[in-house]
Amino acid sequence: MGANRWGSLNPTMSLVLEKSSRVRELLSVLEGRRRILVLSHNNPDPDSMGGAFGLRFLIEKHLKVPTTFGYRGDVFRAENLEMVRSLGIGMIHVSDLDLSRFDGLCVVDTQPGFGHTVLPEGLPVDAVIDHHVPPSNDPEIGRFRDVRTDVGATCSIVTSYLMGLGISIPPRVATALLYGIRTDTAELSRNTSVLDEGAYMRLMARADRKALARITGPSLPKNYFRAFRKALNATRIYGKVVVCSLGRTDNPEIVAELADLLLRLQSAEWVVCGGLYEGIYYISVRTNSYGRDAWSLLRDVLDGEGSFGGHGTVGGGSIPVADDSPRCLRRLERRLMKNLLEVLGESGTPAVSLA
Ligand SMILES: [Mn+2]
Repeated sequence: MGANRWGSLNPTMSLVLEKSSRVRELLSVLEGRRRILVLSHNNPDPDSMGGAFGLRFLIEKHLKVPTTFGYRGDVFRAENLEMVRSLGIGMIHVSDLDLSRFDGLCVVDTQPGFGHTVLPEGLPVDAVIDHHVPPSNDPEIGRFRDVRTDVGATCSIVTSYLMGLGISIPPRVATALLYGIRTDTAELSRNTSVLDEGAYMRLMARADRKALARITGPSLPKNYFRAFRKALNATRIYGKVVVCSLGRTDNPEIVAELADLLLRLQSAEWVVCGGLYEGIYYISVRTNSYGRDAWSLLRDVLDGEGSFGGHGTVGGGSIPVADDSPRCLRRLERRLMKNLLEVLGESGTPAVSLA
């Protein structure tokens, strides 16, 4: 990225301010609510957590409405756990909430209907803020929708709201938003728009850099390295395609983490990693090939099974598995592998291990 792009703040600022009408629209939709739930997707990632944390701050600060950040699933990755701990992101598992107390709902970094998001029953969706695929036209889905598929991180959209309202962003919130942008855009290297760049620079000036260093380099338990060794042993290379079928895993995040790492393997153009955790088979796709995107590859590999999403070079999918016996799991992995190698033209290529 050239210095001229970093230096050109003015076009960014005007872009941000142009969009400040969006946050006014959001606030008018939430006006009059007495208690709001901000919901991330299941097993929230930094972009989902940063976006929800930032939005909760915005609503409480601007509308003075008590707001709760709710999530489902779990936070696994050591970096993400450190993010929650270091920044004091008070998020509450939905099963611990009395949902009848809420009269407002905002969905962040995901959309109603996405496989990895379960909406509370009986609570209409007020707002959807996301950057994945264009929303369906169903008028029931969110009175306010701000879905920008050209933006690299939901955190950038939330930052633009705060900037649009001229709210000073406290270091804890700035750090969370910044970390969300950093992870979703791989340090502004992928799926990045001018909005992401502007938000990144604004947040960098406000962030708690000591906390950021703790988050990016957390200490890791022994079983992390054990899981990694097992995964590397299971990795196979088929020409330009690198595959790791983990079978059963006790840490679904390792699927995504490994995919990031394996893309750095010389000659790798596509990486697909998968693993079963608590009845769901998780798949992560990474690519550095710009011929097609991760999302369309997942569509063809899953071939109607499960659900998937993605953004440019990064994608993820999940398949609920009713029978998680070793035999069924092996069958599922074989089926996915066959589709994958066919779609990417590596069907006849012999497998090579890392050893
Ligand atoms: Mn995101």
